[in-house]
Amino acid sequence: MSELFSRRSFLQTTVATTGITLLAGCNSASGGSDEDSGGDTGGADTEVRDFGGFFERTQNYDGVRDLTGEDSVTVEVGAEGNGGGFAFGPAAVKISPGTTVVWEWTGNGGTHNVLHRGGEFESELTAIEGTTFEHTFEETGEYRYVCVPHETLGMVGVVVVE
Ligand SMILES: [Cu+2]
Repeated sequence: MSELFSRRSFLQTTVATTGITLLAGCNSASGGSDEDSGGDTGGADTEVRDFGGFFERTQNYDGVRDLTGEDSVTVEVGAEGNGGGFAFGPAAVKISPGTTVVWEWTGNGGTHNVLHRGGEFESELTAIEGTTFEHTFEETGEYRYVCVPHETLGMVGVVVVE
């Protein structure tokens, strides 16, 4: 319990320190965002991408967290953000092919789920702290997903596989 709590506050802190300002002025409603993953800005582990406005309501989106090279990456479901426990934390992660993403429910913000818009993965709808749902990403690409009850609040996420 306390371990979970401290991890949660760590996430909140890191999200709070960056965040928000990055989104100002990138309201391109145009769908076709072409990616070039330009240069790694040495040492930076977060990369700003627009995703065609997908995150325009997501207050805790602070860029793509580079977590490549890990076997497993955890994303909190019900992280603090968007006016309560209505966020995925981090909202966007970059992983390597073969990595398993584990979504872990914090117990905050009520009932959540994880639904990939393309139909490749879908969790149950639950509020229970400690629930986990996982998906292993074998193919490179950009995977956008939402929490259906809170999508309009900005509870959406992206997994970039490169
Ligand atoms: Cu939700």
